[in-house]
Amino acid sequence: LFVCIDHIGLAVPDMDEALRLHVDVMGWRLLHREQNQEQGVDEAMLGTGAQGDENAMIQLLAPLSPESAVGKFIEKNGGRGGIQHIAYRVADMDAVDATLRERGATLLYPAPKSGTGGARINFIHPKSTGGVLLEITEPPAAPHH
Ligand code: V0V
Ligand code: CO
Repeated sequence: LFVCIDHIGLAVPDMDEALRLHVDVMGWRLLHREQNQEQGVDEAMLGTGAQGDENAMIQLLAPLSPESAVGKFIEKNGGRGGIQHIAYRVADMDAVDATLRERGATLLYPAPKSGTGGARINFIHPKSTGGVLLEITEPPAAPHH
């Protein structure tokens, strides 16, 4: 079903501080910045190359409000950041969603929503994955190089 790990989502209370750590100290490249109002996040995607060309990126997520998913996650975590989700990349979201539903997974959204860089995203509830929030992401069609 899955192509690879697309990214690991890290909840961060303070984006500037997190960028200093991950970019200035650890040396990741900043690939993409975006605010997603629907998801309630200020997002930074980090990696070594170009978004979509590589696997296992790091997605920093700062909450846009305390009521957002990431805001609540940080609050439950005593005000600290942590691993908020793991995102699996798929090539055909609709087929994978249907298969997962058939196999009993609890998908959060009836239809995919808009994610980073124009991706289509859905989530599997942590209650049906043994406690880990899993994102399913279909990146936009690859640009021609
Ligand atoms: C909550 N729980 C988690 C969790 N968030 N467990 C593991 N990882 C997490 N991130 C646990 C929580 O401790 C409770 O366990 C239980 O789930 C509560 O579930 P709930 O009452 O349904 O609700 P909430 O309000 O805690 O919300 C959880 C869900 C929420 C998963 C429904 O976080 C959500 O809607 N997530 C999907 C959207 C999202 O996360 N967006 C941000 C990333 P106990 O205490 O009952 O045992 S946006 C993104 O990645 C983008 C844009 C992208 O990549 O393109
Ligand atoms: Co994500």
